Formats: sequence, structure tokens, C-alpha cells
Amino acid sequence: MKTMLAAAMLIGAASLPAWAAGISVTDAWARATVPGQKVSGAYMQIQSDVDARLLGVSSPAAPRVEMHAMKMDGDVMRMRELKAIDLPKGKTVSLEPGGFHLMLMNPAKPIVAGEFVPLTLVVESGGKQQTVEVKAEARAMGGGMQHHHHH
Ligand SMILES: [Cu+2]
Repeated sequence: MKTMLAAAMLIGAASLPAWAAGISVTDAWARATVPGQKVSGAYMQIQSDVDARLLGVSSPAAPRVEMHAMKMDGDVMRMRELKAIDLPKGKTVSLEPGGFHLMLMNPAKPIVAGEFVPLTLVVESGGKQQTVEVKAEARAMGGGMQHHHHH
């Protein structure tokens, strides 16, 4: 009985949004990788109660995490690296396949579905920086393509 209760509490904790001063992050997930895959994507919803900017992201799971934007250029999907992502006050900013997203470059080991990928977000607001710790659940997605819409 005690064990079951502990497990239930753990699950509850994992699904709680991450909170820091005015920043909430929900539905954080990362794409599970197959052996040999050199990049993975991470996605989440970010809301700030003040105007802020996401300046960068780091993770123990990958030596480098880039912020990307994707958009259609004619009928070609193109990505570009961003220096920052604006987090306007009160607005939910979606990092999702096909839009803004995080890319984990050269993950140290395969990202396995069901594991949690720790991400540290550096957020700037009013000249002050803070970090927000997020755990993104790794999910296996069909198809294996990095940059197409999957729902
Ligand atoms: Cu990308």
C-alpha cells in the first residue's frame, strides 16, 4: 500500500507544471531517437506573466541545444536558428513540430521513450535572468522525420 502511494505521488509530481517567477512550462516532451540519429526535437508550452525572452537552453542529454524556427519557403520547410524567443506577457508560446522548437544536437545517448530529458531554460525579463528547470517526457513518434507535423 505504501509503495503504491509513493508511486502515485511520483506520477503526480511529474505532471505538475514547472514554476519559476512568473514562468510556467507545460506539456514538455522530446522526440525519442533511433540509434545513430544525430538530432532530436523538444517541445513545450511556455507562458510568462511578464514580458520575457527565452535566451537559451541546455541539457545534460546533449552537448548543444539550439532554438529553431521553421516555416514554409514556397513548398520547402526551412529552419533557422534563433538567438531568442519572445515570451509576451500572458501569451502561451508553443514550441511544437512545425513551429518554434528546440533541437538537441548530437545527443550523448539515444533518447528512449518514457524517459525524462532534463532541460534548463534561461529566461530574461527586465534585465534579469533566471533559469527554469523542465523535464521533457520522451515520446516515440511514427515516421521518424524530424520536421513534419505529427499529432
Ligand atoms: Cu530544428
